[in-house]
Amino acid sequence: MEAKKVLEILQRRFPNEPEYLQAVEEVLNSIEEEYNNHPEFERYNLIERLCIPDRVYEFRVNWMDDSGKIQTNMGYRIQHNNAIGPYKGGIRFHSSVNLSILKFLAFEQPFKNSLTTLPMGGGKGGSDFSPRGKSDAEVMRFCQAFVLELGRHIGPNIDVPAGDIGVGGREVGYMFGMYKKLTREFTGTFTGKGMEFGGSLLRPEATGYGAVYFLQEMLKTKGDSVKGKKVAVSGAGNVAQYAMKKILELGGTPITCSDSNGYIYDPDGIDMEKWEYIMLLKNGYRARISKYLEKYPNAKYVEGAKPWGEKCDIAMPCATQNELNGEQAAQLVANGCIAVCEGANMPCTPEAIKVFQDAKILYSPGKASNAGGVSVSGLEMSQNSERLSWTAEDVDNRLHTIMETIHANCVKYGTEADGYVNYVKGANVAGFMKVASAMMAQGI
Ligand code: NDP
Ligand code: 2IT
Repeated sequence: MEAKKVLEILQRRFPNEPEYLQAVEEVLNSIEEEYNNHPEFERYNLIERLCIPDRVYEFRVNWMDDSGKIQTNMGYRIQHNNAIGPYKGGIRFHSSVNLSILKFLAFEQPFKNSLTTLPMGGGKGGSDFSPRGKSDAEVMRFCQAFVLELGRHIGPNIDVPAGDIGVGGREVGYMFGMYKKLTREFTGTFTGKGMEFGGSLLRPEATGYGAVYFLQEMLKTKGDSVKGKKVAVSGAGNVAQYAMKKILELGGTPITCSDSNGYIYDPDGIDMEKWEYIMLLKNGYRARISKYLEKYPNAKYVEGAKPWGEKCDIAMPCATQNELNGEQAAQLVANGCIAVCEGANMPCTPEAIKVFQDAKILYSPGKASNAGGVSVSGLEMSQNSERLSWTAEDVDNRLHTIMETIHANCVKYGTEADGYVNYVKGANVAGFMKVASAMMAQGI
């Protein structure tokens, strides 16, 4: 198999899906060598079967806004691969959502989920509905209308959605409530649920904490640690928030965070008190990050820009795809950045990744370093099946072990001749081998 040939087929079939093709190209390029060691994969046409989702649901969602007007949004669920467990992956509500973006996310999810060591397949869903600026009642009506369609395609052993951009505890609660009413069953079909109704302790923290645990492992390979490091973070949502908190706990200093309008840079560092204020701003008031300056005027706010020009030791992109390009990567390296740890999915462009790898700095792809979120989702599924809840300490220990294991697998499959760890290759090969073997065993 030549990665190029498969890509040509996919480009011809899906010419209008650039993000999907970008994600596929990255994986195919890095697994080509390993794949070619297994002629049986070729006979089973594994690559095409792994790149194209099992199925895609696309539906119209109508809901009533507060003025009584009927609104229309698009809804999607992509069930990509269930070779190692039920389809599992988040739901994204954002105005930018389209089929290409959800297909890239759904394509990456089975590999990520395979890395977690837990039995989960991969999928993704969402809508171009944006919760921003909507009332609570509008969000609830939208979630209910969305699940009216989505509900028939999911189930505790079929497909288990969770949160992603624009979908947090509030949205999961509303979707779960509607799903329960439709099915007349209390099941663990969603993860990221509230603690009172089957949610797992530490699921809100899991992606950010897990990413920083992964960062710790990467730094350890250089005899280094998070302590004393200045960290540029992007995003100010769920992943960014808990990445910042864990950095603080480990003695590092977050110096930036952002939203889609711009970023803040605090030269004095974001300490725990300032972090609490960000939590209030984003989760309490659902306000813009620029408001940070009202309380901390020593910081600066830069409209319409990304934080990557600020001098830092470590960068953690935690907002969205393609938010860090080649030029910004070169700037980070020139400023002495030693590690880039992705909290978001595919935040670095292929050009940026090349810059980091050529400079031989530590760089981890999201499917390895942000896998803590879906890992604790998997642990939530286990707790629901047992009808028990584990302590925060138990969940945290398991999360820690999982992130260490993912790191060790990246090192195992990604170490190059000169000792440099190519985490992209490591994560893709390790993730791929397990899914591919499961597919082989299950026949056509
Ligand atoms: P949230 O909705 O909580 O936060 C998203 C943050 O990113 C917000 O600050 C948002 O700003 C910003 N953002 C969103 N879209 C854009 C955009 N197009 N351009 C610039 N900024 C944008 O989402 P999460 O924190 O949950 O997700 C962040 C990333 O992490 C995503 O890539 C997601 O796929 C990934 N991820 C999330 C996991 C989870 O468990 N939640 C697990 C693994 C990965 P604004 O408020 O202006 O929209
Ligand atoms: O991208 C991701 O891994 C997530 N949004 C979390 C998925 C999940 O099922 O918890």
